[in-house]
Amino acid sequence: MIKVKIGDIDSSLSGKQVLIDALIDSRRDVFGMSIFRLYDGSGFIDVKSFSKNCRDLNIHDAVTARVFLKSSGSKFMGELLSFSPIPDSKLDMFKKLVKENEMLKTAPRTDSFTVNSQCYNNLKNKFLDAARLIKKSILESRLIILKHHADCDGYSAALSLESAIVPLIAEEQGGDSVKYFYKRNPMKKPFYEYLDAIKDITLNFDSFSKSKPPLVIIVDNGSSAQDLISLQKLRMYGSKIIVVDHHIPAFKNGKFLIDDFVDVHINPHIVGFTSDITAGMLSYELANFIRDISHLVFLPALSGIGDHSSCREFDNYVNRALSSGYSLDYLRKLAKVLDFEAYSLGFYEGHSIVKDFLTDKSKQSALVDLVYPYVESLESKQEDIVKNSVVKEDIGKVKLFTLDLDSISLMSEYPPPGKISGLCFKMFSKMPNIVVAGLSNSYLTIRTNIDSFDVSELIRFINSRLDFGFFGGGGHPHAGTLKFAPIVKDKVFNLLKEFLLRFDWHAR
Ligand SMILES: [Mn+2]
Repeated sequence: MIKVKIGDIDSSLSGKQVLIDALIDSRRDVFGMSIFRLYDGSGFIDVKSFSKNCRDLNIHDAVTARVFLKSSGSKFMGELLSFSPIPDSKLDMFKKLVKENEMLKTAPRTDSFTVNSQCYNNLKNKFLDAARLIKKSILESRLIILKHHADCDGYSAALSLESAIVPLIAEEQGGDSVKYFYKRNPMKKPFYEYLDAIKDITLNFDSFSKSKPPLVIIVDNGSSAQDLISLQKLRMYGSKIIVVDHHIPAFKNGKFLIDDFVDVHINPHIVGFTSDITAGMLSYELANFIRDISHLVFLPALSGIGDHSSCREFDNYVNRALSSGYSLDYLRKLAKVLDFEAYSLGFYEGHSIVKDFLTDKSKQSALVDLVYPYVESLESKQEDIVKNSVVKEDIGKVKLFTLDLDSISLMSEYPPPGKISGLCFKMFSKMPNIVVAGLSNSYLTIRTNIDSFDVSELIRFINSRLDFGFFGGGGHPHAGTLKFAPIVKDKVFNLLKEFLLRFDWHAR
């Protein structure tokens, strides 16, 4: 009888008996039989057994199994006929072999990036670790939960990763299994909410793959102090975590705050680069380490348009998208439409229509034709309100444009408050040294074109002068959101002005 590696099993072995050295990865007892999942690092196979002898087998046992193989569709099942434990003297060797198989099987398909980038090169080991962890999780039939910010960048990032992950799950575990082993959820808030963490853990333990904690991949969110408690909660339940973000990461006591609680943290700020490298670009490169997704090069270009990126990497993606048949005008429209779709979908995953957007070019352009003029008209009506309500004042060298967000928008309708501040910023951004402050009862959005401005410095400044008020926030150096209890609204606004006055823009 021949001994085989699980990864080498093919149709020529169907109807034959083989020996397999394997670990018991999981066990289910149903309908009077036991189903064991055998794992040897090269793959896994489910084998059923009616035999009483097999009842003593437990998860993590190392055995030589005699298996009768049957193919069912593209996947193999087997019947466990008998087994013998791998003797202690050979156990270390066997475990080393499993590790070697696994290293081979989970190796990234490439270690070079699709564009030249010092930032990517500096982060290379993190990209490799993340790609390996994703492949390993698929191999181990771990549930993968992909969380992403619900905006143009977040969607672009998630769609790149989804296009690499889903086909691999289908290959490893059969097409139907994707619904058991993969979930994608948009996040409306600019951080990973605690309630989300609870839902994700519950989803896992109530799901098919409940024997293992999930791999949670958080894109375009995850690096800030506001994410910490949720990450800690996931960690408490043994989750694996990858964060791919480009917001300013929280830093404390000489290290990045979330690093003790995640497996991989990819963020351009870690290696001295800026938010111009978007989550969509980082995720596209990570996905490309797993699978060739070069036909989706319009996604990182879109993400850069959505997040107003300006860097060599962005130009490179745009040029590639142009040479693959997209026009810049169309990409700009597409970015706006994706943002609107993201806003309208909210927490809803919308798997099929999102897939259309990605793969069906005729549906994609029909959507642009339908939605773009609508979004344009909403935005132009909003701009009229902004023009008639914005308050301009000079604070030292800075031109401050203040919007009273609560009185100039409709509740829960497009454009949302962050967008309104963006529209206002675009209207006046030709002037030098402007700051747009969108003021609401419990938050303040900031947009600026002052190079040396850093939203996180503003947050630290206000924080050091407020004694109470639930103050916090985050974002990018030139665009961010501060939140607070309404009772300190006026204080926060006055402190903003004080910050603008004290700051010596040109000395830096
Ligand atoms: Mn982003």
